[in-house]
Order: sequence, then C-alpha cells, then structure tokens
Amino acid sequence: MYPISGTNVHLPDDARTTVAETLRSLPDLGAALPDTDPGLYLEHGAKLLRNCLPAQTLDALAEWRHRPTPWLTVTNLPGTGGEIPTPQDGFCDESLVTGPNLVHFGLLRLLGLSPVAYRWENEGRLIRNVAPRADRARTNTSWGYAQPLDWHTDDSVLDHGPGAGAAEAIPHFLSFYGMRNTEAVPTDLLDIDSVLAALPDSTAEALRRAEYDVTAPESYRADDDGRPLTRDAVPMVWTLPDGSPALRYGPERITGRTEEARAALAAFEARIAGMDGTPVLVEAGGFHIFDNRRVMHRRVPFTPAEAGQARWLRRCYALGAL
Ligand SMILES: O=C(O)CCC(=O)C(=O)O
Ligand SMILES: [Fe+2]
Repeated sequence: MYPISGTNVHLPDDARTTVAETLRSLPDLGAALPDTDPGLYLEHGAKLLRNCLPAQTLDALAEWRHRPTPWLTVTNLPGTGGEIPTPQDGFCDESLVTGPNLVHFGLLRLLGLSPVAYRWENEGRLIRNVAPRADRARTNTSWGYAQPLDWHTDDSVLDHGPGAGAAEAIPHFLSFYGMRNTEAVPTDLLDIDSVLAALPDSTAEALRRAEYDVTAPESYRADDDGRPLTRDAVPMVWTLPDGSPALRYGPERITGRTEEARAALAAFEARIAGMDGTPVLVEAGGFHIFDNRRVMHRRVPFTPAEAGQARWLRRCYALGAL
C-alpha cells in the first residue's frame, strides 16, 4: 500500500468569512487581464491572500512549495463569482472574473509556480474554462461530457526534457479553481508510483526506453506550418530531478516503435484500466493542483445541469522550477 500522496489544506470557517470580506473589495486592475498582464494578477493575488489567509494556511502552502506532494487541494475558500453563468462556448469575459483570477493566480504565486499557455490550444489563453459545450459533447476534451475522459496526462506530445523551454515543455502542473460543480463530478487522480509498482520491472524498464511516438490531443490545432503536432522516439516514463518517476500518456495518442515497446504499452494500458485512483471534487471556491507528470487524471461522463449552471472549473497550466 502506498501512502496517500495528496495534501489537503482546509481553511477554518472564521478565516473563510475574513477572506470573503476581503474579496468584496477587490483592487482596481484597470484594463489588465490575466493574458495581458499575468504578473499583475500573480502579485496582487498573492498580496491579497497574504493579507487575509491565516498563518497556518500560509505555512501549509509554503511547506508544499518546498516539498510538493503530487497533489494539493485547498478547501473551504469562499465561492466567488457565484452569480456569473457558466460559459456555454468555452470562453467568458475575463473582466467579470477578477476575483476568481486573483485567488487562482495568487495561490500559484504563493506556491512558487508560473502560469503557462500553449499557442496550439485554447486560443493561446492562460485560463481554460473546463465547462460542457453542447457542440463538443462527444469530444475527448475538457469541453466534452458525453464520453469518459480516460486516464491521461495533458500535453504528452510536448517536450519532457529538463532543458525544454516554457512554451514547449509538458506542463508540470494543472491547477483548477472551482466556480461551480452542480453535478458533483470529481476529477480522479492516479499516481505513477502506484502504477509502476503494479507492473513487472521489465515493463517499467521498457516504458523508459525512447521507443514511443506521440500525437497531439483533439484539443490541439496544427503547428505553425499547418501540420499536426507529433513527437517521435521518446520515453513514456522518465525520472524527475527529485527522483520521482514521471509519465506521459494519452489513450490512442501513443504508439510503440518496437515489439517490446508495444507489449509494454499494452501491459500498462491493461493495468491502468483496472485502477480506481482517488476522486477529488473541486467545488465553488475550491482550488486543486496536481503534478501532471507524477499523476494521471480522468473524468467520468456526466449530464450537465441546465444552461448557465453546469460544472465550471477554471484551469491554468503552471510550471515550477523542476
Ligand atoms: O473535467 C475534469 O475534471 C478534467 C478535465 C481534463 O482532463 C483537463 O482539464 O485536462
Ligand atoms: Fe486532462
């Protein structure tokens, strides 16, 4: 049995009230939006949180920053923007969500992380509205809902190497800020340590060889030359600077180049199909972050609540030092 690999920071009820009051008088950020001036949101958000979160909560965040567990949730933050309807086309007016953006970016700054966007997806914007879109219902994307999103890591077609530039690196973290989760649909997490421990050593070794080709997910558009993005001859599993095993994987996105690689991939897929992981429910005002290399995630299919009230999580990729 593996130790629980997540950290939960629960805000005490009295602190929740203080934070709610502070959030009622937000700083005037003029016309700045997260995409035009992310530094302003990071700085102001962190200042706001330092002023109103209790010392024990700030200490817990600092502790995670120095020794990050594969995932972290912050619960019992006040919900902000509860009156704003869930976007139905994947995008919303960012000037209406200043409160959520300040809390989200402020937490990223307190955790020592930098937000990152990729030019191939989400129109290059930092915040992805993970919200059902009727015209994308059956897609395997964060706008879909009618199909399961099976175990995967995000952006596995990108570069896993330690020297990868921010614009091309596999996102280290996925951070979520909850606007509403009316349907109570969790995000399931499965840590790579448990997966590798459940596989024969020879399979784990084969997954570490640079013998896999990767294609981009459905949410990606073509590269700058109009070709679909691909990455050839890379490992599925590698080791992070802190010694943890890391993984890239997406169903139907990876192929083995050799007989051994194909057999190892098949064994890996057979094993994870039977693994349950841990469900994490991100609700209004909740914050959740996990390491996209140390953890896979998935989401069951669901029926969205009525228009404007459906599940709405705000997702931002982030990079850390390692
Ligand atoms: O809807 C979710 O809980 C997760 C969706 C997802 O896979 C993602 O945002 O990358
Ligand atoms: Fe995902």
